[in-house]
Amino acid sequence: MKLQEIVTNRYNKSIADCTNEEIYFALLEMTKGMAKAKESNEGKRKLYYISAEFLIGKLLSNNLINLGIYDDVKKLLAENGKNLCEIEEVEPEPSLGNGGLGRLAACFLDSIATLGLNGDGVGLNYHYGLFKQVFENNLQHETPNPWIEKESWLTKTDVTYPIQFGGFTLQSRLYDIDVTGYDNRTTKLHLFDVETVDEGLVGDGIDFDKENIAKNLTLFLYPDDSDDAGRILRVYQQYFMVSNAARLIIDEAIARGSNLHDLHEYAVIQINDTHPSMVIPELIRLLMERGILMDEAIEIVTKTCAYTNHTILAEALEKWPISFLEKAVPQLLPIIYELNSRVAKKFDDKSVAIIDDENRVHMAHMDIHYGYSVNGVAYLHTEILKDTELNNFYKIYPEKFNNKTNGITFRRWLLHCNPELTQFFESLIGPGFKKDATELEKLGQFVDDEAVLQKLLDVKAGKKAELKNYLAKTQGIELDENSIYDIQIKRLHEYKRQQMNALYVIHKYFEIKAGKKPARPITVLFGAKAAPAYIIAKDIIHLILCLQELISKDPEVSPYLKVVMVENYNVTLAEKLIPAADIHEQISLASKEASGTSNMKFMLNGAVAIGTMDGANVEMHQFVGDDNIYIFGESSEAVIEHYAKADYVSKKYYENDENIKKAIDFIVSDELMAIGCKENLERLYNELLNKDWFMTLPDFEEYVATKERIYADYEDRMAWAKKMLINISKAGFFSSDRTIAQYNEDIWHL
Ligand code: 26V
Repeated sequence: MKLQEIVTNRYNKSIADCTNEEIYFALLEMTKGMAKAKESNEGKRKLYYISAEFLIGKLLSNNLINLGIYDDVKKLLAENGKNLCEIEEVEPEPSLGNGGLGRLAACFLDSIATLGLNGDGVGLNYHYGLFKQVFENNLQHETPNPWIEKESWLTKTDVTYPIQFGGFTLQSRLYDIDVTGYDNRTTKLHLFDVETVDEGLVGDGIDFDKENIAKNLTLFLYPDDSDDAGRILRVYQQYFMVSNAARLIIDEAIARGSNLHDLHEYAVIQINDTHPSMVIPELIRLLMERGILMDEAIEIVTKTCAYTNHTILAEALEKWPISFLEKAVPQLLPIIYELNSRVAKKFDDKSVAIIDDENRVHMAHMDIHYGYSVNGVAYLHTEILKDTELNNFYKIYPEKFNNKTNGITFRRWLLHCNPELTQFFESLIGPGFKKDATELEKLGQFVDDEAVLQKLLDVKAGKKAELKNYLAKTQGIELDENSIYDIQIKRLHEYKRQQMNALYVIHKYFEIKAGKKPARPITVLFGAKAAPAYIIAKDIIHLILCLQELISKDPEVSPYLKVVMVENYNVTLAEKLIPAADIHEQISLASKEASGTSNMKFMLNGAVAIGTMDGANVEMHQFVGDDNIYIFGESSEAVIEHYAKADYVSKKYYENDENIKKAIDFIVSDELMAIGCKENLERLYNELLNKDWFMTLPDFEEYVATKERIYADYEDRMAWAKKMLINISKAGFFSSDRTIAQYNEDIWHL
């Protein structure tokens, strides 16, 4: 181990005498060196996974695991009186993503490296990741979230390109992060930056001058889209990302022997949602600059690009006004006009046009016409794309559509975050599952083995105690480790229906007040950030925090029910929450959650889901069967029909259901008004009563009944442990190694 050598060089003292911070930086240096030594770039064809987000999370432990030295390092540190977990705390989390889409990209990089595929990620080097969430007076506030220190995982490279915008040029600089594969080679995450970015631009909270592109381009991850200045900055960011990516791709292909006419044999570009879609016109433009005629350039690019769709929410499908593009990237417009007119000549159907009647460019439409593959991220999601949302495209290009059900890296979401469970499995079925996740199936042989089931419960109890200690230490929150931990963690969005969970809490509060106490105390945990401009989402956070305060101060209720919203939910917290969960909430309005990936992480860690038939829940249900997942709620077909007929009226449910009425009225009750803000609570009350676009109320009664069933079932501890074990044994399918192998088999052909 070179650690002592590095420590001596850097600090001229022994490991035992170093601070945790000093050891962290020494480990950083050592790990980067070891990762670099495993770099290789083999194969003619190379994948470029372009994404505006890579929610990589802390990297130290993960890299140590993937390099195969975690246990040795831990031991060496322990011998010197140091604790690796405490050293991990020193590392800042790079929160370079909003949620599922960004975390998926990070899991994919891990699997690409682990499978030894020739592929890199390309994105932006945001100086501030997703805002830090702070609660004040039960309201969310946002503050900047820096992560880049003097020394970090970034390595500055010599690569730099002049990127032209309307009226000015910015010089880019490429930074790389090594991506270690588990027991395999290292690939790279390429993050482009501009050297003129000025952190002094930040004012109050996360406000900053949105006009000064040279100074703000890579300052923040997707700041907000509430005003035009913010939206146009997003266009600048996206173009900067893809123009750099396209130049890098061309340079690397030429270096490997391409004459550019055969670029598609050297490169495949996976477009992660529509944020990188401008790579299509930009690559066409760059090929034309290099002497290739337009017809051929379009053909080459179409054979190179593949698109992944991550949502059917209309408001999330990007449509850029021509005026924005004219201002930011005028050089792209002639290409986009040409692509649009070729489509218009071929297809009368206006719904498949690239430019609509309001002069907006539909980025997804460009991807579908000028890419060779379109994929959804779970079985149901892809079916909905084909049958409904993108049906007109499916009719034109049935051969382009395919499904790639999401996955997660088991290195981070089992080996790293739950070493106790990992060790236990290894003692039962050997280490094979670490490389081949489907070997977890072997655990199935123990479903009736009481000793194994008991040990499973013991490991869970240990992780629950660990979470209790962690939250007490870091957030001053007191948990009851003997209560049921019922957890919902995900971005705050009405379609995910955190509000339904909150209404359940109110319902339970009434029951306890009326003397109906649960068999065992219940802790309902939430973790969620709301987009800074998403008013109702912030109101839902406010409601939950008010409930938390109300209940914690009520001695009649608090011994039986606890509500906790953890502050600043991020990857690091997810790694603590997920192993400790008994129950996880996957309660999106059916059809709206493309996949979900936390569902897979919970399943792998032995939590049982309560969920709707949505996203990957559908496949989870198929694997584990009715007895091992709690499904409720309207089907996606029924929901889609409600939208088509516009026949949902929330008030009817309010008027006809006493439980619903009581729970909703409580939002504006004297008790809550005394704690919270009238404006926020009234707005949420009115929203639920008069709009409820994501249909919380129709599923409420069934949700309540299902929760009662799940809590009752929890009391048969052996039967519950069996459900846990079955969930884990069926989780292998959800390894991102499987997902990436399928991308490679069907789309990339590396
Ligand atoms: C984006 C936006 C942007 C602005 C306004 C509101 C809004 C709402 C939703 C989104 C979602 C963007 C795409 C996304 O993150 N999709 C997630 O992708 C995950 C990985 O495939 C998947 O598991 C989640 O179900 C899906 O929501």
